[in-house]
Formats: sequence, C-alpha cells, structure tokens
Amino acid sequence: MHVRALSLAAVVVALAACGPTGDPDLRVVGDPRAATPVSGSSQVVLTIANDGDGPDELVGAETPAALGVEIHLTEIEEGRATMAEVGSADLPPGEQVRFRPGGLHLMLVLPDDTVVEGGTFDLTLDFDRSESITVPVEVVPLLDLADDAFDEDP
Ligand SMILES: [Cu+2]
Repeated sequence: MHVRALSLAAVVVALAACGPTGDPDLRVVGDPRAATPVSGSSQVVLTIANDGDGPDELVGAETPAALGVEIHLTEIEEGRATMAEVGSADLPPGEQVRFRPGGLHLMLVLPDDTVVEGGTFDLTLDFDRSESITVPVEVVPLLDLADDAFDEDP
C-alpha cells in the first residue's frame, strides 16, 4: 500500500517534469469585435486557433484603449448568469477557442472614449509560450454581438 502510493507520486513528478511537447502555432481567426461599452465595461469577441501540435494558454491581454483587460468565464448557476475572472484560458493544439458573450470572453475594464461605435483599437494578446499577437478590434453595437452569444459554432 505504502509502496504503491510512493510509486504513483514518482510517476506524477516524472509527468510534471516532462512539460508540454510540440509547439503551438496561434492565429486570430476573422475580425475581432468589441461591444459599445455598458456601465464601464465592454466585451470583446474573437477566436484564437492553435494550428500547432503543442498546447498554449492565453494568460492576459492589454490595450491602450482601456484601464485593463480581464479574461472572464460566464456560468449559468440556478438559472442566473454570473461571470468570474479566470487567470488564463487553455488553447489546445488543433482547436479553435471562441471568446464571446455567454462563455469565455475578454472584458475591457473602463474603456476610454475611443471605444465608441465605429471606432477601432489595438488589442495585444499575451500567451504562455507563443509571442504576443496584436490585432485591431472594431467597436460595434452591443446587439450585434448578441448573435455570438451561446452560439457553439466555430
Ligand atoms: Cu465579463
């Protein structure tokens, strides 16, 4: 019993030391969009594809157009949608991850007055393993992003 527990610990340590194999190859799919701000925040809709054979993680984002950018996850609990900040978002190899209202999303905190309908701002995405990517984000009416909410298609 004791020996078995010890050998299991050894396996876990060996796996942890191994680290990720393969290399991620990230790109932003389509045109990222942000909603016109509502009460001091604005949601960003975008899709990140990992065409590589190794995992990566989105660990943060920033823009000159807002005080900060947070990674949020909306969850339905007892029929109510609540959102919580998460530290990072997994980007598994061979998959596309959508950031959209109603699920994993990016949130601008206190966007400035350049974040208005028809405007554009730069958003820089920071990753655990890959180089950062900066993309232009178009600001659209909040209702235009509603189409993306709870939609599971990539
Ligand atoms: Cu949010």
